[in-house]
Amino acid sequence: RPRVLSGIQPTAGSFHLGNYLGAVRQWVALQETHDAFYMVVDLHAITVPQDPKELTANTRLAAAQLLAAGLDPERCTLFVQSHVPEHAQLAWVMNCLTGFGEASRMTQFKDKSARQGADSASVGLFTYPILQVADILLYQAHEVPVGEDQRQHVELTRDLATRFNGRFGETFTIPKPYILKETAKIYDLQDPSIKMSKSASTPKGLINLLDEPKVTAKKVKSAVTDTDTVIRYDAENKPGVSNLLTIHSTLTGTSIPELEQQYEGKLYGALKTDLAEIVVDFVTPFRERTQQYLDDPETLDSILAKGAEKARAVAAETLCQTYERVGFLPAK
Ligand code: AQP
Repeated sequence: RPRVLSGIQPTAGSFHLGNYLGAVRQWVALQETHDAFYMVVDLHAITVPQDPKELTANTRLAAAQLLAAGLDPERCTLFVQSHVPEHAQLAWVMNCLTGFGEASRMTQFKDKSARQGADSASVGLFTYPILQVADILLYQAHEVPVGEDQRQHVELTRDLATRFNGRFGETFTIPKPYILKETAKIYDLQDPSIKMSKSASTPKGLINLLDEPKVTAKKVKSAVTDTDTVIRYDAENKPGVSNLLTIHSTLTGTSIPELEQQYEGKLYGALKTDLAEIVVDFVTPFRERTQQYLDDPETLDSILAKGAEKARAVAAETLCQTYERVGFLPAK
């Protein structure tokens, strides 16, 4: 079986619809066909300031949401990044292989540090993509299921893996991004020119999966569309309506052309009312399942402990090989 690896940050509490449709939904499908490793990336989370108690709680909450979304610990390896120390260890080696200019070209850092103010951004935020490189290479992943915003980091991973293999001998599998065109980028409901995001979206433009369903329904119903009245997919000229059609299509499994036919002659209000109901029908059981996992933290922690053990077995082997190739004196 080919291998996949991906991660999600435990930072915001609730996942948003972009995280789910862009990434987590694919993770669930891929556990059936791939040897899948998925993690809650708490090391990445501390690249921006975190309250320690909240970080602990949000890490469990993220794991609970992944299980609620359909990850099955019998079918995939689910773990917390900091439970596998090899991530930080390989990241150091990769840091030393990355050019400063190369790291400076990462657009996510530019965006996030601009939002924070360049002087208050941490060095960790700067090297975040290199930690991600280590995350992927440790598992010799063939594919990395992510949203479009992460494509550049997977490209960096390919470059560094190729560089390492060229300099020290074949060590790493060269991974490919796994990005579904339709859901690669879910847009903000109030400003469909930007991606839905926990830090850039306004609360009204962001669908948090754990929000009260009533709040969610209201956000969907007040989504920005356009002054035209036709319900048609046209990402360039009708980004708001197209975004709603994408969400509808993905959650119901109805193709976009079918939806266009279904809504011919109807007003935007009809689409929004239906979509509000569809999203509520999705989030209601999701919230309940998440709560069930949270109500039993012992079971949750033991799932994560087993996952970490499985992950470490793979990660330790790759790290050991990497250290040897680099020329580190083996510890007796
Ligand atoms: N709007 C989106 N559309 C499609 N995919 C998305 N992802 C995030 N936003 C969208 C994908 O979700 C996965 C996990 O995200 P993360 O929490 O690790 O990353 P993130 O990019 O920090 O999440 P946000 O909300 O976008 O945070 P900020 O605002 O801090 O940048 C990733 O695979 C990501 O592609």
